[in-house]
Amino acid sequence: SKTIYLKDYQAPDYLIDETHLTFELFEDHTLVHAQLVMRRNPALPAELPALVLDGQQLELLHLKLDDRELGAGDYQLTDSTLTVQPTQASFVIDSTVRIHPESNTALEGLYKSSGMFCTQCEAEGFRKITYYLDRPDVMSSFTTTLSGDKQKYPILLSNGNPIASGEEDDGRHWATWEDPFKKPAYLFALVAGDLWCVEDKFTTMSSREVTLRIYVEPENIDKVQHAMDSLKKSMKWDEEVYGREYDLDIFMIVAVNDFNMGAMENKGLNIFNSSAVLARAETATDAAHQRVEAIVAHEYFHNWSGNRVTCRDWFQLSLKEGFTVFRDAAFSADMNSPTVKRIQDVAYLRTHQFAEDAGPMAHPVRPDAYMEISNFYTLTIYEKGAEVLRMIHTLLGAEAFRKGSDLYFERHDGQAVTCDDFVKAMEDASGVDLTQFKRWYTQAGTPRLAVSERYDAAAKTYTLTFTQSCPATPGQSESSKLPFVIPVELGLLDGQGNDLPLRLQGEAAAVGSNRVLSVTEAQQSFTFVDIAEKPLPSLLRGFSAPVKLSFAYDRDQLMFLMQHDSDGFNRWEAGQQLSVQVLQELIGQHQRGEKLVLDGRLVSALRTSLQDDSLDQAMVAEMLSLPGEAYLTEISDVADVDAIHGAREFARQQLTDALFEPLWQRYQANREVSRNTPYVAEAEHFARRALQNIALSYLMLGDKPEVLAAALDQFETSDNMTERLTALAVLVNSPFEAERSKALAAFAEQFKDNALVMDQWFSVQAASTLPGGLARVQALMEHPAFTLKNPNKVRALISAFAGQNLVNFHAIDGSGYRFLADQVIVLNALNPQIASRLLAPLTRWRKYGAERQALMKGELERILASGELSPDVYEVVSKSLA
Ligand code: DPP
Ligand code: ZN
Repeated sequence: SKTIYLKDYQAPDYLIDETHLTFELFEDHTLVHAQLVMRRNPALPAELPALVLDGQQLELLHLKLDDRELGAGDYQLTDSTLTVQPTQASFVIDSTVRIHPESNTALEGLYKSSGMFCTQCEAEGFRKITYYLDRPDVMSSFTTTLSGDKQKYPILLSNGNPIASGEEDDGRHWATWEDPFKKPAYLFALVAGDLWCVEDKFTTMSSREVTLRIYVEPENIDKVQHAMDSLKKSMKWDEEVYGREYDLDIFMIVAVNDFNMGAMENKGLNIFNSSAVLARAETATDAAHQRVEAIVAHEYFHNWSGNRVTCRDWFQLSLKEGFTVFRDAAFSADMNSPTVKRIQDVAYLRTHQFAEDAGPMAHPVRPDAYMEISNFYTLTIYEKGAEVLRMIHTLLGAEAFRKGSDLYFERHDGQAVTCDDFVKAMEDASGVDLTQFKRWYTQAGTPRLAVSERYDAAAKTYTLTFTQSCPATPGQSESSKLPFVIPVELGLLDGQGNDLPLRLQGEAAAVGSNRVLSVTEAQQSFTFVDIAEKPLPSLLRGFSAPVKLSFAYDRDQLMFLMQHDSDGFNRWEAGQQLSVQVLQELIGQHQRGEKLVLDGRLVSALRTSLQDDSLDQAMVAEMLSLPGEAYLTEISDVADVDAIHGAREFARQQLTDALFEPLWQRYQANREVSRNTPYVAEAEHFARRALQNIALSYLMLGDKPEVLAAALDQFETSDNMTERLTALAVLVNSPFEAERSKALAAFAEQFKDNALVMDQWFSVQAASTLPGGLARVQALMEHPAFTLKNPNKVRALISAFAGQNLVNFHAIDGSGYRFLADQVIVLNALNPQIASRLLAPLTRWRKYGAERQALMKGELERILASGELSPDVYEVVSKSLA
């Protein structure tokens, strides 16, 4: 495979002003006719180089340059290009190709899912549809005509507005769509199928009426309302918070069952994984409802941050993804609880993105090389990219940030631009120099920020010294990395837990009691004056920068912060740090073969949270959630899987024994409310159910008959999937074998026709850490509802096993690794994107002890030697072994 470098970027030789497509859809093939109205890029010298169009897996039937039919001697074909020599600066290319969506299992380009035709073109799928300049800086207007059997495909959709339709005499019909906005080919979409839709209206800020439609398979028409509500909220929010108005007369979402990602922001025609659209109480959990709301918003927001202003090249992917994740996170925070949203995002980032940043695939937010761009739809591009935007927001303040985003959209509307262009707009609008800040885009790895304190009682000064560094990542040594700009939001607490006024040396007066310091040097001190007693610092409030902060808190100080910090995020964070300290102590005891002894301070800290009726229940639930095994792995130098699992389970058991009464009270009180309240997908209700459910998962460890009875009752009588699924999960993880089997069978019987619910049934079992996990997963792969061809199924069963069931996956006999490698080898031929993602756990082999390292590496080597690898899998495997 070939590496592509940012430094080799060149503007396109030719532009495509108009693209006219005609699709004739048949059961055993599809014909694609493309008319491209092209010209020499006027920014380049006048002589005409050869035109090299991208195209893969296309059967060329017909080719014309202007009025001239081209024969075999007039063009050159390779397996990925078609080369023609233009003779004039402006010309028209006409081509007809035959493709096979009916046998496309890679789910890239045009393919069939549950009998319908659909597309996925980002990043480079359009070249599997027709010969084209498949790069985001070539933006064209599109008209698309599609024809197909009227019975099978009554609905025919593409981007933009419908302008004509008609019937043919052979039972076929056709429709033509026109998209007035120029777009790159990756935003093209087409759908043909037997679909129903829910329709609604939205009136924009300038009083235009937009038709909203969500298309689904007929049996799912009752699961669309939540997505429609989320869409309307998103449209309103983007007008209010960013001044962005929708621009076409119609906005459509189509749900498809087989989809590699969550969803895709095609202009005016978003295509979604059905798991990111369908939600109703009986079949989708609270988390699924929140995910639908967030993804609908994310894809809608792309209409401006991605579509109207797009990326010049794929190295700039975070330009649209980081910004859009930042936007959707702010939206979700506004719709729900901001603190809880932040806690969940940070926990996810630190567990998964930090692990990526520390592994062989680590790359900067703006990478400078790739082999296969599909491998770069990563946590770093998305989540770390969003953190970079959040830091710009913090440094500039909300008002200047909005000015910057307005300027960016205005200056670059209709253009394909770079991350530098974005930052420049932010600088121009705010007057803030972001030159040094831009290192966040180019330096990979998670910075470490060590903080030490010095209190001078006589001078009443308090000094914090920050020391930053960043570990080596592939291609970037530690010593080559220059200091980042790290915004540190902080406060200083007095002995009563109040925030002290903050006055830095040299300042005339205190400036508030919560402020942001910019750490820009490798080592830098800040001295606060008028500090009458030694304070306790609350550092990195709200997780103001994606760094690994260290400060030598003792456990009593952490308990104090848990109770008194004015920043809700840092109250949770103090609890997490306390839990980490306590768990690491247990892990050490486990490794030394000692008796495990839980520090009672963790018990009393959690008891205090549990008994505090004034706390948001969602916060209590988050406080009770111990750091996960994956996070404990990430922060270990050498991860001892069994010790981590043993220590954490011991702590959960001890907490259950010590806190049984308050947990039981909370559980019963909340369950009683749930029982008497119809399901509502809103924050306060999410909070109640979250606390009820985490309480139940602890209580079940107590082996008490009344708890088993409560779990069975919750499983059998609750009206919503949130309570149902937790009850099922606790039974599945319990020693009560008869109840477990009965519940699993009842659930499968009830939901056998609902693929998304069956995914949850697979996941609950895949994640069960009881012994014998691999054998259970292997048996489930034979279940009639399972297929490797559906990415949701692969994620629900195989990824859930490898990512969430760490003790079973990392079994010391290597059976989990062998199993995963086997699946990767099969999927490599079926669906390379999914195969490459499935691999991720094996790439982390350096985290483990020698025995596991050898086994994991052995499986990577076996994959490498298994035959012809897709570029997707090859890139990840070869970089992991390098
Ligand atoms: N559809 C993916 C997303 O929205 C890629 N653009 O993030
Ligand atoms: Zn996106």
